[in-house]
Amino acid sequence: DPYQPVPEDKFSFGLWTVGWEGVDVFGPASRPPLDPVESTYKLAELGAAAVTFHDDDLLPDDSTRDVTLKRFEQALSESGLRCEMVTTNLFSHPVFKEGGLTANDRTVRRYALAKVLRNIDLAASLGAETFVMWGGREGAEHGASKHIPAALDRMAEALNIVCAYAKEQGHHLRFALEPKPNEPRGDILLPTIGHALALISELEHPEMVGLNPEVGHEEMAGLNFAHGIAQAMWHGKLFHVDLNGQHGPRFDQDLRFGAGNLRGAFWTVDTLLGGGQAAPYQGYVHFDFKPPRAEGLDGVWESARGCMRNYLILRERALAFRADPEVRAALEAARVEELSTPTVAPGEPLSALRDADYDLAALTARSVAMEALDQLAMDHLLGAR
Ligand code: ASC
Ligand code: MN
Ligand code: MN
Ligand code: MN
Repeated sequence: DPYQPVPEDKFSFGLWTVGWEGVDVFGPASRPPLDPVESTYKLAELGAAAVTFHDDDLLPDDSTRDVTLKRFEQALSESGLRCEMVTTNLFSHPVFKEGGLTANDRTVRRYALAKVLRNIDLAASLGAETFVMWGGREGAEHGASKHIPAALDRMAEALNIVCAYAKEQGHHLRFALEPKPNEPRGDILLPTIGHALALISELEHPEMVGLNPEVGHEEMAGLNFAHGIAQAMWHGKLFHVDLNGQHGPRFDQDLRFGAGNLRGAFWTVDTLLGGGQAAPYQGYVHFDFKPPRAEGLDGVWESARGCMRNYLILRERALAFRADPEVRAALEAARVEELSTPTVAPGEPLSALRDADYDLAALTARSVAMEALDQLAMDHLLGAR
């Protein structure tokens, strides 16, 4: 099977993904709870290289914490899986109903920060390299209820503190912000990749903070995920990624990767591979999906398997697309490489550029040859080449 995942593929899964019991806004669990330690063994068996978790997924209460942590560490060493990323649940407990790190209530903010700091120590002790921060409850439903400049001040304050704390403790951790436009809040702070990138440039340790973009979250905002991660990569900020599937702007579907916007998934994989030009993404290929509520446990594992299988199929197709001589010719015809040439040559006087004659009729009449190029991509994606 050419689509059998191997550890070198660096596939990683949130323990909360397969562990989702199907609780939604309209009904209770449709599946029994899974033991996250058992899931770790099962994911290794399916071909994953790593797992990730929120504090509450693995260690929901203090009385069982030490025992579970021991069992988890044993599962990692027996299976050879790594724990590459840890994240904090600042959204489930009703204390966070009005936000965590940017709640109006200062004591809630201090508790949220304490929860993050404890979790940073745990992440470091497990050898994780990335610490994700998804501000699911940081937001508002009303206009005057949230002073956005102050919320941004508090988010920057929290990020400055966690970076200083990690440095002071000697932890080798990088922080990755995960944007989302809405859900569960009406409007969430840092709604897109672009908003998060802009905030990072205002921080005290910008080199320690990057992004963990999620396919569905950008597509909920009507944005092109491949373009978003391409820009994050251009800034050197794609620290981590959450792959899943989504059908356009609607509720957060968290489908398995490849479901939903399939062409978007193809360009996402192509972009992670460098898009034929840039340096490829080197990090873990992390899936953050929810096996649909209608499925039983068989469907849970089928869904996890499908995420990796679809990635491997799309990787094969994207590599074949880039290697195809007809595609190379079509790229040339569309003058895609020409965009890499600076518009003005070094030392060139701008007066020459300003005063030159431009043949607008000829420029207007030129062929851009992009439909032909795109159809070649479609042929590769659909297996017609
Ligand atoms: C995260 C993350 C999300 C949410 C969601 C929780 O940490 O990346 O998208 O939490 O998966 O259900
Ligand atoms: Mn999502
Ligand atoms: Mn996510
Ligand atoms: Mn999610």
